[in-house]
Amino acid sequence: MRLHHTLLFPLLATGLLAQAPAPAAPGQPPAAPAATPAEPPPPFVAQPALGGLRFDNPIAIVAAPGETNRLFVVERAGRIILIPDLAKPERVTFLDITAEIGDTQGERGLIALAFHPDYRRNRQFYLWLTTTVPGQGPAMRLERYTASATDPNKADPTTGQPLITQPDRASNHNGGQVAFGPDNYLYLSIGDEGGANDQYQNSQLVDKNFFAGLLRLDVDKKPGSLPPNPHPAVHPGTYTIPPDNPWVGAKEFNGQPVDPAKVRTEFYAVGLRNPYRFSFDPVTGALWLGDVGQDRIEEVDVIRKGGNYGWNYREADQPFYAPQRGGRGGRRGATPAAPATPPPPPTPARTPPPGVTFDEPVFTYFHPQPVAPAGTLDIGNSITGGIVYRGTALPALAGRYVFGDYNSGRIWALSRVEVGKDGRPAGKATAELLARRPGIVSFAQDPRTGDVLLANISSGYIERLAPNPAAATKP
Ligand SMILES: [Ca+2]
Ligand SMILES: [Ca+2]
Repeated sequence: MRLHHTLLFPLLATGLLAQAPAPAAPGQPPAAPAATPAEPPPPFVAQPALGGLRFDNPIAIVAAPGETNRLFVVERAGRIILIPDLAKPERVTFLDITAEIGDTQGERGLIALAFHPDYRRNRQFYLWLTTTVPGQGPAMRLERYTASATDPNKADPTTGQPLITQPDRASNHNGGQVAFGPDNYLYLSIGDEGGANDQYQNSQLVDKNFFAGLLRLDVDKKPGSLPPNPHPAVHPGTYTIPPDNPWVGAKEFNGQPVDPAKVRTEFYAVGLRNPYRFSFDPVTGALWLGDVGQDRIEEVDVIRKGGNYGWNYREADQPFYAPQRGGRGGRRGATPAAPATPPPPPTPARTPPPGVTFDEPVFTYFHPQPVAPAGTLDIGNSITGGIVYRGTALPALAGRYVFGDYNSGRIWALSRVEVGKDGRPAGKATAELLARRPGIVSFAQDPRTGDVLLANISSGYIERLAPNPAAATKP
């Protein structure tokens, strides 16, 4: 149970699932989570956003480009549910690939969905999922599907075309998000394969596999894009590489020589542990990402091209000490009392090669005491990356990153941070508590209003951040 966390989803960091509320009875709104008595009511609450509609482990919410009255909800077992008319929410099964997904242990399942920017014409969408390859075993997969030419409410499960299929030895740390950027390239975030401590030694490499970073692909194979270097995970001919990807032609990485013919030129940024959710600010195009920490620290990053975010030399902005299992890091979370006997000493942090520098997170928070140093925020242990709010109903949140912690249920807005043309944030952000709602695995924008929508895998509802009638100060 220490490394694989096979029983409950998502266990993105580990532990602390006890705080997730029990699912509500069908047709009933979810019960409000118990408030911490010492804290005043937060300014927002989460309310069901689609009437009484419930979902089976909803894990992502996506609108197709240009559409304002339909919404797609991804169910983890392998279904995409379409709500064809948001004014009268009803479930229509758009795609069912539960047979391809199969195993949903640990953090496995259908994880993310992105519509092609030209979906209206080409009907293409991309999925990030886990599957089992016959004769080989568990794998993670990027796959394109195509919707029906005659029925806008259907996609045919036989249209699947994998782009990347990569063996995956641990059920956790699969990432991942798929999303098209403002440049119309497909971005994909992938974790370090899993277990703990980057035990498979996948981080800080650009010439091995497709783990522990963010990829950028040209799925349209535009003129001038480059073929990927051969690799067993690549389905040849299904995509090309943007010519300005940062490691195209690279002869060294982190000060060490690499063979340009073996570099995974798909990488756009590296040094991520489990980059479960990211999104683009629809106004600035900046890429905001939540990277799940291990034992101590959660982080928000603004990702730039060629950035290195430190894992596993660092956890967030501090040296990473791999704990000896059975000690402090053995089974983290619910009972953070001091152990009766001192834990074995942690493994010393790896020393980065000389001259290697890392990109700093824009915001961090710690896991609960005693892990957190005194005076720091100790408010969760599994970040769910969110969205930059660009709705109009809540001017106080305009241009601010809204995200949360899956386990503690805290949902915050960061202070506004400028992002430079090079993609770097101009300094650190501070956080304001908006709401408490455990079980949130995705944030999305209501295509009608820009309201913040939440996929709550514990309650089964798609929820909306709404002003809290019990709050002392109104947002
Ligand atoms: Ca994995
Ligand atoms: Ca980092």
